[in-house]
Amino acid sequence: MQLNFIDNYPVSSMSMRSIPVIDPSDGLVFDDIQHSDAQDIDAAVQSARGCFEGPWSRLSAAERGRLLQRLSARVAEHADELALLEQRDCGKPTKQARADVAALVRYFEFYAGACDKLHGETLPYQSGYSVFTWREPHGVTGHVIPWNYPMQIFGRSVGGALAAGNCCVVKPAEDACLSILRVAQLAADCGFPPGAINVVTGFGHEVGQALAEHPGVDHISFTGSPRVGTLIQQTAAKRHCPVTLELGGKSPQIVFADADLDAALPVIINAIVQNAGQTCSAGSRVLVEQAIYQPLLERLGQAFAALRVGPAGMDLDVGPLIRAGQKKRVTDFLAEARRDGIRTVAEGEIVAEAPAGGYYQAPVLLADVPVQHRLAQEEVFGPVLAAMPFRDEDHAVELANATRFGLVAGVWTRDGGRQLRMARRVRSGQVFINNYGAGGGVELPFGGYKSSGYGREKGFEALYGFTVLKTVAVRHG
Ligand code: TAP
Repeated sequence: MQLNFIDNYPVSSMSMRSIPVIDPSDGLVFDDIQHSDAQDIDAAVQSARGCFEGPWSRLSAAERGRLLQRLSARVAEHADELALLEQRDCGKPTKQARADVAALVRYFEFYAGACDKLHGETLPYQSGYSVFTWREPHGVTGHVIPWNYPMQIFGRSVGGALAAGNCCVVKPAEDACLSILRVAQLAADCGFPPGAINVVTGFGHEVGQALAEHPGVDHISFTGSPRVGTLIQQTAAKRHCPVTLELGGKSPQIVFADADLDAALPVIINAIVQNAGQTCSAGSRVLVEQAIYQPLLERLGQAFAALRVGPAGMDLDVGPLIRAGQKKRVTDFLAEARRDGIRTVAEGEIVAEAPAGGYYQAPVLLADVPVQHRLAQEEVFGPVLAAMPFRDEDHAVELANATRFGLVAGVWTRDGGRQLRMARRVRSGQVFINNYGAGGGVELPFGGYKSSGYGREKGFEALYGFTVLKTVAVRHG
């Protein structure tokens, strides 16, 4: 049985209820988490407030950095344990679970080094004045974390908030709590004061909602679906609480005829099958210049047909989806594609060893997907790649920008002028030229245009969102 983590102690929910934890590889229950409610959120917020106004604010920026550095090292020491937890809880193949731990180590390391580099400015003003700015922490920050990359998103969000001087209350997705609870315990073990990091588990519509509503929460960071992002925004707006939203994408990989296809192919495939396609920055559309459309589809089709799907422990190309509901979402999208006559070019294979109760979905390559079709517009969050041809640069830009999202884009071309023109014209928060950074890049500011959200996480830029700027004007004559 897993407990909440409040004030540096594992504690039961006041409701005394629990939620079963299911292994996506076989669909069987193997643990329980707390089914918390608003009372538990209130206890966690009070703990965070006490820490913020007490021991946390007395630490210098360098001391906060040392604590984060210690936590980074402690996570690295527990890498095998955390990777196994994540593998069982989320169905991640071993290499993906290990990559997630490595990213968490890097987030804490990066933000450890950033703590004492965050500063204000002095500003020229009228004579007889000295004016300067301070970057102050919000206070208590709330973090609603999704299930697809619990450790990575915890690292980028909580790492940045702590570095900026905030204390945190975290609500992981109920499908993916175990690694986050363990990391909170590791933080306490290496000296974080009680209340710096609190974790409360439960359902989003109960504890997530309670966190967004709580008057003691000064900033909310949310990663997840546009639907829930809107709810959080509306709730937070009632008390003018700032939010950072990362709401996914329908990111294009744009392949011109002059591209190095040998380099592009494995990257394009990885960007959609990594984590079974359950990645906000998944490259879920491939836009291909007409002249190479058919030959590229053939090569992609051969590669898709060779992909193998199975239990996380087998460490194949693709693991199971997170839960039965997510599998249904993906199969419903595919049924719609079939109904509307969209061509399936190739499908991967689910291995015979995959237990019948697991949530497996073979990767699927679809061709000639009309730009207005839901398969070209909405996040499937599964290993489904939608291909479509384009005529020229203008048409490529038109298709790339033709969804409500704008998170990440990949451009494959050897033409230097075109590389820069495309980077300017595509409306997305990140553009990768001749590479694609799905899920990676601790140092690189990350966030969306349009319905992909606003505010930036990752990199130094995130620290501006986790602080408030105060201007101080001193009149001294
Ligand atoms: P969401 O419902 O958006 O879940 C994301 C997080 O929000 C979870 O921690 C969830 O908690 C919480 N939540 C749910 N309702 C809430 C509420 N009313 N107030 C506050 N927090 C709330 O996503 P989902 O239903 O798991 O997945 C649906 C689709 O969303 C996916 O298929 C995918 O397209 C998209 N999605 C995108 C991302 C990224 S990285 N952009 C991540 C996950 C999902 P519980 O899970 O405990 O309810």
